[in-house]
Amino acid sequence: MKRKNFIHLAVAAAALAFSIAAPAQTYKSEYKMSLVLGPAYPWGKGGEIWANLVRERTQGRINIKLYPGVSLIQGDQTREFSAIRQGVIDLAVGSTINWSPQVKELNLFSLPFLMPDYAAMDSLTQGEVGKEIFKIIDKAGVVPLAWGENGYREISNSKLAIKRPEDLKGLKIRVVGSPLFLDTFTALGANPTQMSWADAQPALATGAVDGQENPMAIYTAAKLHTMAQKHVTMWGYVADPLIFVANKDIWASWTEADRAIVKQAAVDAGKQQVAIARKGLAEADRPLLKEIAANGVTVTQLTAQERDAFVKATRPVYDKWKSQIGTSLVTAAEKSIAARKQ
Ligand code: X2X
Repeated sequence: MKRKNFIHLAVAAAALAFSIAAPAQTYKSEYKMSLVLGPAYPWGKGGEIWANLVRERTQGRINIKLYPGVSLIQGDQTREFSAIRQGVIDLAVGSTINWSPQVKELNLFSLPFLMPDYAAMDSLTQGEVGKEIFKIIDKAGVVPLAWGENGYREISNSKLAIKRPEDLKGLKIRVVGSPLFLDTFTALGANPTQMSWADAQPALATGAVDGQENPMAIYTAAKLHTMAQKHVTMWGYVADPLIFVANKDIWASWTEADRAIVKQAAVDAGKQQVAIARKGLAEADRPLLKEIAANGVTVTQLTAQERDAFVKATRPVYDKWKSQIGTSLVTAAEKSIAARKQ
């Protein structure tokens, strides 16, 4: 064989061998990330940080676009988990509340007064309970990657400063479409009504509902004081973590190296996102509350005794849901919280 032909043959053989060893990955030009809230909120900021880290670290091989307002599913936030599983959504940073209709164990974080403080929340998400929940999400058909945080959900309303469970009597309170919330607010004598976050804001603005519950970072960024929400009570009854996830087929379509990058980027973004979510609330003097009060809002802090009345009133709901969620998981959570470092 002539030398030139031999070289051609050798090059062709090498190319063939390479294509067998490393089949061309079919990457999409854009991956869709679902979020309830965009980058004006700590939640969306976390998604934005994640997308940017992934783009940088993969040199643009993985290009993620943000879809806030759960727009890929027309704002229907409690359908998000199914849509990720089905591939309508490629990636998401989602709240445990919105996914709890499909993954019952995620109701854990919505058990009233389970987590007294940030250390309690961290003991769950950063400990064995968090690992167990990731296994459950994986089994449910979605790839869990990292924890973030929406935050402690405080109650606001247009009528009065809530200090006792009796103050909630007859108040029409918007809640997310998750049954545990109906039970909690019914036990407190309120009149809970389920609607999406998109529908909640006009309902508050027009007075169709009297109140709502959400983290103070959302209250501030959404300017809920301009929607008649003049009274806030810091009761810290539940807190929702966020979870960074990917659709299974999308995950499988990436090289192992790229999967490692996407996961590490989620962990890094999650850490930054939690810090952003706690800003103004984790410091001893809670400066965010002063900003809110400066808008003419009454911010009510409960004494331990006052708070206890809410704990007692919701205890039957806790007990009922403890068995629905799974007694062993909830007991593990209680133990983890009791043993937390403060
Ligand atoms: O709907 C809400 O209240 C929100 C924005 O906090 C969630 O998506 C759980």
